[in-house]
Amino acid sequence: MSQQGPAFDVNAMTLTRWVLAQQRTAPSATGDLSQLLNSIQTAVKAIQTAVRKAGIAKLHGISGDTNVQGEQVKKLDVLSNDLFINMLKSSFTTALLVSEENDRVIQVETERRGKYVVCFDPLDGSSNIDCLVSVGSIFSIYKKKSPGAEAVEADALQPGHDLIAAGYALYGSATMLVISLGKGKGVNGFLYDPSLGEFILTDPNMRIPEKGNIFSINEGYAAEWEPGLLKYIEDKKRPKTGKAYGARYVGSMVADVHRTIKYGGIFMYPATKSAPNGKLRLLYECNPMAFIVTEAGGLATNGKIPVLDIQPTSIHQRAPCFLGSKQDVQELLTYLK
Ligand code: P6P
Repeated sequence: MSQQGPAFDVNAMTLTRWVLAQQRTAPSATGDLSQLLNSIQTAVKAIQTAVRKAGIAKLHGISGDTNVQGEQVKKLDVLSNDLFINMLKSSFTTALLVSEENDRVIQVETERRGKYVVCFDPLDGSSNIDCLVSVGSIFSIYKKKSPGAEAVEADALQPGHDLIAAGYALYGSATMLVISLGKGKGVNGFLYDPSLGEFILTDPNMRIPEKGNIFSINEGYAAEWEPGLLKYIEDKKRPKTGKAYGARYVGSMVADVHRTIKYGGIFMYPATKSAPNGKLRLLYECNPMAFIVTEAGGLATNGKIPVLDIQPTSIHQRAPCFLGSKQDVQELLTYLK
């Protein structure tokens, strides 16, 4: 008999089981976070189906709208945004939503209101959709802090170190959901099994290597970088000693960050002369990814302070972002000083 695993795992650790097991470890848990995470799971399952049949279902192409970033909105963006909003509201656990696709905060109506605030990018990397490059969804979860029943915008402007949980879905060669509940509980990866319609725990306790050998940045903007960054990249390419680093850049943050967690190295979206705060948005790209990378043993900085320490002032603000293996980020910082 070959030593293979069971043909059919009758005791698979599904994401739903895992979420419930996590709830049991928190005596004061009401089950609201479980309900919230499972509603996000449902949104991601629907989005992954739409992404994989977009070409056939004519979901590619431009829907004609433009979002708050002034970017043309593609049909899948609209569908993904609607799925997140509907699943989150109908979980009865959220009070306020912030979406990359919506100019203003989304207040959840009284009869469906809960205690959480969710900031999300429903389909990140959308410029890659039509050429079939990996895209993703990113989310971050806070607890409402303002007094009174109704949430206010300030509830979404909490620094990343106040996050309750964060995660991303990568719609790549397979679909993976990666989630962290913070507090040193680590990072866990769940692969989608279409035959079951469930996410299965395949990557428990994900840890980012202390040091990698890959740098990830869009070198097309090199003429606009600060000198220290230029020197850092130059030294990665032509080191005085040791081997040069490899270069990998997908242009979808979820794909670039997931590779960085799995293989090590450093992902960078710096400030440039034309974009003094970089391009990535703090609330639903930088913060959730910084939270996850930090929980996986890495570092995330804006070049001056940890990303998670930035006090947000507006819901769509951008921040420079350098994240990845601890030793790589620490080395970069010596160049940026
Ligand atoms: P650039 C995708 O549009 C995105 O928001 C991130 O997913 C990605 O990291 C970045 O922009 C890519 O930007 O300027 O390199 O095309």
